[in-house]
Amino acid sequence: MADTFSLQRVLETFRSSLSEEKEVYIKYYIAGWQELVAFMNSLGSVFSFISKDVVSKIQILENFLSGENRSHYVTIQSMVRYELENDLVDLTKRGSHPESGCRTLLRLHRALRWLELFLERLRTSSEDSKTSVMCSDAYNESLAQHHPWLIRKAVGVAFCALPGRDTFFDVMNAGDQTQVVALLGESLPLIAEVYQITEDLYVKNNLLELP
Ligand code: 1Q0
Repeated sequence: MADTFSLQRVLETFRSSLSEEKEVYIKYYIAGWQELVAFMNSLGSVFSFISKDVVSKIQILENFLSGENRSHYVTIQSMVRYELENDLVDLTKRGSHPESGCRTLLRLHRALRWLELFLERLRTSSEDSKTSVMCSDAYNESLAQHHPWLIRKAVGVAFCALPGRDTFFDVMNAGDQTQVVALLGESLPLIAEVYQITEDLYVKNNLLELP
């Protein structure tokens, strides 16, 4: 991972995460998140409780990727199949498998929806749009539904510390605002596709409410 964030690289990792058969490679999926965490860390310590949580979830998945059962953790599809067939998922309440790959990835999957909604707002925003409003609207439409009151409050505080729209466009390192908007237009269908494939898989296996 290079030290400066670039939207282009995030786009490339999510692009690499899709196989020809439209399966999602976990390795690249988490690489995309690592890029986003690096970006979030550059925003300051108000965001560290968020990035710590993402980092710990990435770590859980990386342990599966390098562990003895790694051959089952190549794609999200193979992970779901393997963990379900071997009863490795707590389905209704937390029990002997509190950190399954399926429940861990579900948290990132919900966050990916937030990202999609936020970036879409950013793409279509005007100069006087506020990032804090775009962020919290996207949050309320997605992740907030899965978070208790206390976390929603803390997240609300963090949003107030977000840099303005111009800074966001700058840190994406993708040229001037017109170029960033174009790149966002290119990235979003891809992020949406990865999201939708995962969503369909989780719906089909009844995994959307994993504790
Ligand atoms: C840039 C602004 C970042 C705003 C992030 C918005 C989402 C906030 C969510 C924060 C919740 C964190 C506290 C922990 C929550 C956990 O309880 C929860 C559930 O896990 P568990 O194990 O308790 O059941 N965890 C989650 O829901 C995962 C949350 C992940 C949030 C990931 C947000 C990632 C943001 C990345 C940077 C975005 C960069 C945007 C622009 C980049 C330009 C391309």
